[in-house]
Amino acid sequence: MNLNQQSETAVALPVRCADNPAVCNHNGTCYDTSTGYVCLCNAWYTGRNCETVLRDHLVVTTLNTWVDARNYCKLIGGDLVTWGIRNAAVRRSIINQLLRPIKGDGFWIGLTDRQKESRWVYVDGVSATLNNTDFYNLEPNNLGSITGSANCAQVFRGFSFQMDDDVCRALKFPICERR
Ligand SMILES: [Ca+2]
Ligand SMILES: [Ca+2]
Repeated sequence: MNLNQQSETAVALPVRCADNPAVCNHNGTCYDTSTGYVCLCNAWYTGRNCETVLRDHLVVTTLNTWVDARNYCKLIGGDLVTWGIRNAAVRRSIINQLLRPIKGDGFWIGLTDRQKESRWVYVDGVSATLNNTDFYNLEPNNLGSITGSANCAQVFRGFSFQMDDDVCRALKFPICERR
């Protein structure tokens, strides 16, 4: 018997997390099992090593204020949607694939005039224009569903999923975007 071959077979141990601490990409979490490591990927990635983008957008189906919605999106490695809602084609696909099939009337997006009334800015710093927003007729009007100034933007089912400004402490589903 070839002793070299035998010893090579004997050392074929499962690959463990500690063998390569960076084995799970994009902040995936590594777990050891008897057959080798397993990556638990975050919301945006998939694959053996969390190397493949799974999605760019998701809707959180719990009701949140705008600030809590943003914090939740950040917690899972994203932010409230910006580029996806600015782009008409991507916006259409978010509406048709993510919003229409589920319950929920209002969906928070990453657009606000909290810093200065009527100066709408996306949370990634891009200023709102007629081309990169889709406000419903006569919106934004600084009026919302509850008392107070409307300084946060939602996509509203009652407005055919066009944009509306509402009071930031109103409760809606966050639309998160991968960062
Ligand atoms: Ca306002
Ligand atoms: Ca409004």
